[in-house]
Amino acid sequence: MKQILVTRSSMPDYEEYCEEIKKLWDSHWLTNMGVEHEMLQQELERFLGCPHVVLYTNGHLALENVIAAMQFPEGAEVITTPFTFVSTTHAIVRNGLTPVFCDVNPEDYTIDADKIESLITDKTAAIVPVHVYGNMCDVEKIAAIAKKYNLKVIYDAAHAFAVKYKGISSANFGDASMFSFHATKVFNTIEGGAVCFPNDALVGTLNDMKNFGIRGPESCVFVGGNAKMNEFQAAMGVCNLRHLDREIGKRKLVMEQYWSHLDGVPGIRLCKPQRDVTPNYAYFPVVFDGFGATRDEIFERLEKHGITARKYFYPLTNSFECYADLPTAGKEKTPVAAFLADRVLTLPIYADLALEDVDRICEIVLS
Ligand code: T4K
Repeated sequence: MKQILVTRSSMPDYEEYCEEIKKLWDSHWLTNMGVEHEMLQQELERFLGCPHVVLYTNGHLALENVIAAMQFPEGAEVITTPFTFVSTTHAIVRNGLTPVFCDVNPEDYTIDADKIESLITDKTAAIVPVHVYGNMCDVEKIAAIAKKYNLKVIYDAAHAFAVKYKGISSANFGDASMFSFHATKVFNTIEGGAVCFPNDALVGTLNDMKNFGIRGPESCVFVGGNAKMNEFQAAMGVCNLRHLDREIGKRKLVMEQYWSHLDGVPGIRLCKPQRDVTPNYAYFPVVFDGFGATRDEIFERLEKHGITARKYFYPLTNSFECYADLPTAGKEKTPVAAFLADRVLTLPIYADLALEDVDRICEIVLS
């Protein structure tokens, strides 16, 4: 039986990658900000139209570091959503901050910007919204709230690489944005991530944080950790970036094929294209509500046919056992997110998914 997983990493041709990494055999320079690292950073700054990109070995440490770089007081509150991968909430809590969970909106599953103000207290320091599935948050409303209350905004843009709002890259909103370049993402560096931001002063801070605070052979200015992207990761990024447009174009065809089968089916809700947004087709979430079968039944049925869909993002992060002691935990506080988490299934999507396979997946779902 042919196995289909929820996604499959985009990779350049084997020869192309070998050619890119050949120079590493010549130089024996494998990590610590080598030529591939510098090249990828510059190419991303150009591609994203963003003043600064700092590369990381993964998206999680990028998020954790940029939150730390803001130097919020211990115990400060950060407004975020629970409809995300645990990394978002972990990055807040591991910085000694308290996540305050805001509900999501039922249209695009991003933070419900109309509910943010009611959660602001004198301890609130920041908002960490998530461009979940590559859907853009209401960046304009969030910017207005942040300005009114003097809050920092750090976007978890893990899913939103190459997405644009009104022609502007998702990298250019808020005080900073974090991208994940994990193998499962639209653009990957095997593992990897980046922080993008406009503030010149943050460049040194983040570079210190990801490299032990070392500034030279005899200088250590800061108690930093190690979160550097290595040369093999960066080389994968340099290669993958060359083919990104083609890969996104292929994902678009997969998405359109799904829509041709599932749009308008009673009990099935698809995420509508957002106005003014250029998408990246990162995920294909389907909400089963009043359909002939439950989300879990569909999940099982697909599994029986060798198709692995995923329940991203169930459970909500505010109902994980590791957060049981948080005063803000509890999925009943975010009912829209709880409703979605119980009903959503992300169906397989990747550039090389054959359209006949999409037909087959839909046939199984609809039967
Ligand atoms: N914020 C958000 C909103 C995020 O979604 C993430 C990560 C982060 C922050 C943190 O960024 P990173 O530190 O990860 O850069 C996956 C990914 O590991 C994770 O990166 C991602 N979000 C999350 C949503 O999904 P799993 O546990 O579902 O991955 P896994 O191993 O089950 O893989 C899923 C499918 O991908 C496989 O069935 C097949 C395919 N795959 C996987 C791997 C590892 C490949 O084709 N190639 C591969 O190498 O977490």
